[in-house]
Amino acid sequence: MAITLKKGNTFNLTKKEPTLKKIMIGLGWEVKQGNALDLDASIFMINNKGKLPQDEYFIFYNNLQSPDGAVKHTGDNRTGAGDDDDEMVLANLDAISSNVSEILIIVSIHDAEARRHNFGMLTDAYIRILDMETKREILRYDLDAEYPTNTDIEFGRIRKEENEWIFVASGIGGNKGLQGYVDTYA
Ligand SMILES: [Ca+2]
Ligand SMILES: [Ca+2]
Repeated sequence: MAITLKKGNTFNLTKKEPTLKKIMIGLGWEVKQGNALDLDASIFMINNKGKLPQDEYFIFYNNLQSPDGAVKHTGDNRTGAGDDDDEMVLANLDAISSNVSEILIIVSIHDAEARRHNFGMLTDAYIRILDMETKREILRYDLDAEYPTNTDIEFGRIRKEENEWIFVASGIGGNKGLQGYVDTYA
């Protein structure tokens, strides 16, 4: 059974899952009745200075693959309809550039400001990590209903520490939009 993490928890992927190489990061959400929200999963692969090694290490709906080929976004989902993962990112941990020391997983609401949308309109938002080879769910982090006024969130990060990959359930809500993260990490 998958481990369920709470905000702030960490999980050592390398130690606890030594055979793990290819992972799927799945994000799912449901929208409360009467609303229509488009959530976007984005990835920032940053170096030890906290910056993108080059712009293309920002992976989102308009740039689906990292230059090292290690991280691939499978494409935009605009409604969140259905119980399964709504947006997915595939990552090959062994192929990640040695320039990258941290992978940030950001979820933002498309056009939130203009449409006056926020996370309070969502239910059942989660992130999970699967082993692509065995299709086994390794961990899951359910977003609590504690971000009613936020429009974007750093959901989790996968950090490299002395050649081990550690997942952190960060859960840091924000209101800066995707551009705000680009401004921070580019
Ligand atoms: Ca989307
Ligand atoms: Ca859904």
